[in-house]
Amino acid sequence: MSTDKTFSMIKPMAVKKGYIGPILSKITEGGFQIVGMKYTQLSKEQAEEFYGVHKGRPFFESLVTFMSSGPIVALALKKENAVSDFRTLIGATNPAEAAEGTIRRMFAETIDANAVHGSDSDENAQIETSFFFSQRELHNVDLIDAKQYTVCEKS
Ligand code: IDP
Ligand code: MG
Repeated sequence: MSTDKTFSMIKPMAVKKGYIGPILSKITEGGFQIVGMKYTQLSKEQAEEFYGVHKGRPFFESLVTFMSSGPIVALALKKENAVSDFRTLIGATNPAEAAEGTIRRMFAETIDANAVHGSDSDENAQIETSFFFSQRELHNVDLIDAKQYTVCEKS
């Protein structure tokens, strides 16, 4: 049975291009609830650890250099069928092959700087979320319909 959690990062080039807002909109419009969010930068060592599974691949060194080259936004996300639905929302690893309307198709041009990360399994979603967030930094709120509520009642 799949869990309802996944992990994402907005990668350095998308941050530098000013796409944080538009990408967050696509994510929330896609039905994902943000339960954790952090604007931070990976050290080279942290990027090596995060992408450890790719060690030895020809693109590993450039991936690590790129992912530690500027700030990223780390996101813990919640939705039914989260891992699979998020991979659909972001599209293929190579933006040129990503479906029309997907985040990678809209906000990335190259396979290495492909705008966003998305976990590939429930197990990795859990590992990657705890790489960035402590339990105290995750907040599971029930969303309300803004039209039905006012922020402050006037007395
Ligand atoms: P994913 O991000 O779609 O899960 P992975 O195969 O897990 O793709 O690769 C991790 C990241 O490594 C990709 O998002 C991309 O930034 C980079 N990458 C993957 N394959 C290549 C490649 O062939 N050339 C350059 N970078 C790559
Ligand atoms: Mg992957």
